[in-house]
Amino acid sequence: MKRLLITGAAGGLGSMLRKRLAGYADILRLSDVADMQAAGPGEEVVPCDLTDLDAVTELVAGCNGIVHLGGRSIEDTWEIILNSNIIGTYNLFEAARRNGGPRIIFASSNHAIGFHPRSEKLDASSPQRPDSLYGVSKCFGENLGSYYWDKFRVENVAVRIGSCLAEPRDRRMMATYQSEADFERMVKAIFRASRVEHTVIYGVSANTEMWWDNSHADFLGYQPQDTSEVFRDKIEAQPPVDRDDPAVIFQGGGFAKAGHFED
Ligand code: NAI
Ligand code: 15L
Repeated sequence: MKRLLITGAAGGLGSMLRKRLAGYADILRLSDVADMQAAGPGEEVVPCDLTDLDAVTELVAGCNGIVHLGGRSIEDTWEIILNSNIIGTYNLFEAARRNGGPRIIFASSNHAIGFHPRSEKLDASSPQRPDSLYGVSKCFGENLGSYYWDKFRVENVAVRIGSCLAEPRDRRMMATYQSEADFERMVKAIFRASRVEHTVIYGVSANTEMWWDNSHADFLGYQPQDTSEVFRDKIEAQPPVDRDDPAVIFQGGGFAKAGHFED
């Protein structure tokens, strides 16, 4: 990989990936609207607002791969979701098309399917069931990926990330947890794969409690090595949950339970 672009590079996953992917590409191009640390060796820091198509087109020029993490990462007002996630993700895919179609990893989210009950096991063919405007924006990004592959042959993988954090914070995350090391493995597998077309995959570790089946995406070669089970005792020490609570019934947890942001 000659030049790899990471959007959302100032954020949680972006700064984690910046460290983990040091030396992976000849150049890591790091972009965000928020402040980022100055460029180190093998890095370029290119501030950019994803809502500006011309700027994003320039940002993507010369890149051979993109990890698109930039955007609002939780529920928010329609205006913020519309600008950062819907317009921003459109601009990113369109900029890629204009620049010869580098492969894109799109950070989708489990909240694209968050209104499925936890009792259901899902795979990539399960219908989208967003639990928030945020989740709706991730469905849009996934569908954009399908369209840009079918019409323009821009290869992309939409990763329905579960909870990629240093460790799970609650019982729900025992199922949704993806370790940072597994996230790195997944990103590398996606760029190593000979062909990805448009693929949807769940970003999750090899947890014992599992709601998502990734077997359709085995060809990508993502083999998670970590599991949430190592945190079991710590999580079981938390107070018991109410099984009738919508935040416990649905896969999206609190996102499914929360009210509408505009009310
Ligand atoms: P984060 O909120 O820490 O980082 C997102 C970054 O995007 C921020 O630094 C922000 O400044 C930037 N951004 C927002 N609007 C922008 C705009 N208009 N132009 C340029 N940059 C903009 O989020 P985090 O946790 O690092 O997540 C990264 C991506 O992964 C997000 O798209 C999120 O929705 C997705 N994701 C993350 C999960 C996780 O467990 N961390 C789970 C599921 C999805
Ligand atoms: C997400 O999509 C969010 O970006 C992240 O902050 C976590 O809340 C995660 O989902 C989750 O569902 O745990």
